[in-house]
Amino acid sequence: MLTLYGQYMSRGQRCLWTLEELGVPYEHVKTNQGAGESRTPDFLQINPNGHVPVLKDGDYILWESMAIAMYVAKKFGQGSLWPASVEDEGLVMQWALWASLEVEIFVVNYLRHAVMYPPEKRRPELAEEALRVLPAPLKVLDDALAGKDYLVGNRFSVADINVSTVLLLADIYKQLGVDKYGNVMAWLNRVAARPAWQKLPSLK
Ligand SMILES: N[C@@H](CCC(=O)N[C@@H](CS)C(=O)NCC(=O)O)C(=O)O
Repeated sequence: MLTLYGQYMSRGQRCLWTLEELGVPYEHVKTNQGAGESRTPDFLQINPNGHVPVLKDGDYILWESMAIAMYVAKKFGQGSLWPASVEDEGLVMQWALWASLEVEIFVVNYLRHAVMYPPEKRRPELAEEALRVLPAPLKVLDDALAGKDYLVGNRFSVADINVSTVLLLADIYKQLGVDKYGNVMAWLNRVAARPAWQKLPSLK
């Protein structure tokens, strides 16, 4: 039995999405990171970073949300969420690292410093940096999606889950000017129409 720690309103949503797409049975422990539940001594035993999400598969423990999504896709989604060729597997990893390193860090900074944090805790320069930096990777994504419905192998895969959740998290794309990128918007609408994504808010 798999156990996924982390609530919908966290990076755990990409793991929940992957599990729901594949219909894999799992227990959902709705660890509330905002209430400090990822920092308890017990939780630090499973993720010493103090973050959600975490996946337990028997005695095996995995953290890092994109790694979890890829693990679940590779283990349970061969030929569907996980691609068939080594080349496409390379592209799945490329997009995960790219989303994490070139986009997510800036999106999260914007979310924190322009939206979530109380004014006294905000560092406006980080929100401004995000708005300055993000158009370049968004253009890369828009170009990559030209004439294509999905990122890898022309079918919906865990690459689409990992990359789209960076923008779908807290509906943040609406404030980041993503509507200027027509291919990205069409793709976000396409993937967000999937029943498994639509179901996620009800999981909490
Ligand atoms: N790179 C990590 C980041 C994990 C992360 O920062 N999670 C946040 C929630 S989205 C968290 O647990 N924050 C609470 C804390 O660090 O105390 C991943 O993708 O899993």
